[in-house]
Amino acid sequence: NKVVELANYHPTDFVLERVDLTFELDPTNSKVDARLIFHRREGADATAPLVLDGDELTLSGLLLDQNELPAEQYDATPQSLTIRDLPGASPFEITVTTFINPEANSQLMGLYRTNGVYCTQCEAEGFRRITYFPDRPDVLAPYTITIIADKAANPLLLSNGNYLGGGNYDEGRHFAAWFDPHPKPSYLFALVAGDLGVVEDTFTTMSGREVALKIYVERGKEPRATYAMDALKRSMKWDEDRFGREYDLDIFMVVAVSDFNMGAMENKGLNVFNDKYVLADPETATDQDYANIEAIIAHEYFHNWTGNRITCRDWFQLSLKEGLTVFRDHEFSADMRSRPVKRIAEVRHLKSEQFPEDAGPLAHPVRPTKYREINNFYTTTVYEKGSEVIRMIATLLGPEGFKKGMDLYFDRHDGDAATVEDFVKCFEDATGRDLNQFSLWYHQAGTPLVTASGAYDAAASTFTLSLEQRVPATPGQPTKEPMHIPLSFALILDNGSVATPTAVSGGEVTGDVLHLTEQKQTFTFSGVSSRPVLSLNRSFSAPINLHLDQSADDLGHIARHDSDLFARWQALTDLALPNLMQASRDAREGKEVEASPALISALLETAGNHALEPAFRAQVLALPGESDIARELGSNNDPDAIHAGRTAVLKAIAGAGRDLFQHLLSETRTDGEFSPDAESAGRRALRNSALSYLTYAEQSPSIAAKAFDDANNMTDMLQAMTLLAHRFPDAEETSAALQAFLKRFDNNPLVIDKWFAVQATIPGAATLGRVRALMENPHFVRGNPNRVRSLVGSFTFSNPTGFNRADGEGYRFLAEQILEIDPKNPQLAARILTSMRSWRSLEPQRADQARSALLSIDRSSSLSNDVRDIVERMLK
Ligand code: HT7
Ligand code: ZN
Repeated sequence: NKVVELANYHPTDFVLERVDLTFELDPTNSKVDARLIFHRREGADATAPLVLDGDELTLSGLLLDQNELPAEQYDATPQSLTIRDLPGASPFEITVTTFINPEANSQLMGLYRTNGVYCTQCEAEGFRRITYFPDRPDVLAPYTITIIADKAANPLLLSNGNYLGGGNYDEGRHFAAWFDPHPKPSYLFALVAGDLGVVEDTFTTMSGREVALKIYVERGKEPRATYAMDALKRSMKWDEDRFGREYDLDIFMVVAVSDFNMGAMENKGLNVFNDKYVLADPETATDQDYANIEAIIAHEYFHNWTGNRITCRDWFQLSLKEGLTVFRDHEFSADMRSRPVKRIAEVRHLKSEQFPEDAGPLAHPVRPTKYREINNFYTTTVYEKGSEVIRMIATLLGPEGFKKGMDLYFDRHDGDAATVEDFVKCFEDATGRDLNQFSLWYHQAGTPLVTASGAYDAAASTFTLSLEQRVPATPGQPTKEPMHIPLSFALILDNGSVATPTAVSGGEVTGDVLHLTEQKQTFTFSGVSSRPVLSLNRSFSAPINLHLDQSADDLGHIARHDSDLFARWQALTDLALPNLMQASRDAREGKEVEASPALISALLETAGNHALEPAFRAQVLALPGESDIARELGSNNDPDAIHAGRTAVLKAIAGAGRDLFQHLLSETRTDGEFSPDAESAGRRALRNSALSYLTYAEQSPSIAAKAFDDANNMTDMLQAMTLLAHRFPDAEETSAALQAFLKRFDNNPLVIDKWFAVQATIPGAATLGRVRALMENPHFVRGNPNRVRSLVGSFTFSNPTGFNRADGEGYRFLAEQILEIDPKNPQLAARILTSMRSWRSLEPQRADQARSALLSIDRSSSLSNDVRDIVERMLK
């Protein structure tokens, strides 16, 4: 496959007016008739042929205006159908017939079967596996769909849009017809057929229209879909209140399936979900599961406007819909839950997933300019960094300016296939602000490093802030321009109040945001009557690495006084990180590890502060993880030393805070009915972090074993089982808990995934053997992406010591798995392979082993385009 370049974008020569699809479903031989009405675009080359995309297709029939085409007028290959000598401006109808095998479709792209249910996944280029089609996002048309299938096996026949009607045929077959009036690209097409249970409700929109809401799940699982339904209704209301966006069909459907490559898909009116992000009840779902369901239901629903009504002109613009929709779902969750705690969780995720991507061989801009395999660009850069870029636009323009820009975007581009430039221009036009330099955030990869230092001049009552920015080189981008970086700040005085300088020089400052636009810039604040402590990049206003040398006292001051809870958490993190980095250096050299008294006292003080919400205190207690420490160390990393150093620091904190943790454990006990709301979840989080420290302090499995036995919900049970397995892998209590868990939940694959993941993430070299053994467990189904991710993915992504064994066995295991998964499901294989993205920052012995494993994959002659693309970029 060749590289696709943005610079080569051209509109199609033919305009698609209408699509009419008829499916005759059969598990192994489904017939697809596609009637497509086209006309030649005005101004297009009058001799240009019509070229339709295909993927592993065989042409079975081809008509032009209902007449068979002579063989010399077309060429059909599995990848394309080219038709020549077509009319000029007048519309013509092409009818294409293909037969496909849903049962054999292990890639889970196009039409496939999952647990006896027919289902489709067309983004990004799956539609071309169903029929020959101009399968690109800038080809929009209304669709009419007819589905014919065996009625007993498939009482349910669903597609996009509104239901037109249905009826019975002979031989137990029936049909249903759907019409979607909103022109859409093929990637938003969906079909589902099968026998499923349903949860139903209605939503009355702001203009008074009643919309039928239906969530389809496997029969018997209906009670576990009620939380998703509640989240859906809240999402619909929120999008009206916050963005003025109303739903536009008579029905909105969600279908949960058990085999799915990603989290969910926003097909128009018919979202298809990985069942992991729909099904929940207290016995089987953790608080994190509930939060994920709420966020993903919202995300897919919000796509109805940001993605579906306004779609992408080409796949380079993917962040236009994904970054914006992530921003919208983040805001929704912040409104539903605690805003600062949500922000902390977002930033933790950004730093642990996106920052390493941006610092490694897979780094790419939010708006890339070329790709070899688009499936590999559904990345945390396009999604999460893309969302941060929009958050910065909101920061730069303020709430009013941002709203004006969004309103203009919805108005101006409704029905369009738009670009990132179109989006940015709406904000410029709505507010008059020049966003030219700011747009570099879309085009330059790499996390900017900002170095800052402050100086107070008591005699002059001035505070001077010197800033310097540097954007690191990334693949294909050796040099970078200075960016426009909005930095939210506060100058905090001794008594905790914020200084209000009388004047500022050196650059633009709007409210509490200063605009760093030069490579080096010095801001001077006048009228500052006493030495302030600088709190910079509050709420993480810009996704940067910030080097600001601050004393432990100053960080402690922020941790105690900043009105921005995010900044308090950041200060505690900044206090912890140098300690944790030193601890891993010391552990590596066999020296004794020390925990800083300033860190211990600040942490314990915060953890015990009842004025702060429990969820925040839990976030503070969850110190930076091993991958955070590795990222900060940057190079020559030894995961064993990082683990040993961090563990020693945690033990020291546990010892010093034992009484507090015991106290927290008893005061957060809740015996009443389980509620998944954010406040209750926060109490459980605090309780479980106290429990975690206590297992360090007590050095015995009994406290975690008791917590396991006492647990009356999945959050507490899973945490107790994790503590047992990770701290005491060989204890009898641990095997008893693991066995009891398996026995209790052995009819629930999503819960067994947790059981796999807990064991796959047990620190240490021995875990690889355990993972291999678990792969033989009958619950481990190789073809199911959730199973593979929970066992293989958890091991390679989330077990730094187990995966990065010094002998390289972890890497060889990964290579073996990739070569096995790739022929069946290339997307899944490529994604799991990205767990090696930071291999160059390992110490030389491990890096050598990692390179050899990558080379062994690279040597295979039969790699998919997906895996070939990732492995080659990683080795470059
Ligand atoms: N827009 C959806 C992306 C997606 C996807 C992409 C490639 C292969 C399979 C896929 N399933 C879903 C999901 C979203 O971001 O909302
Ligand atoms: Zn999305």
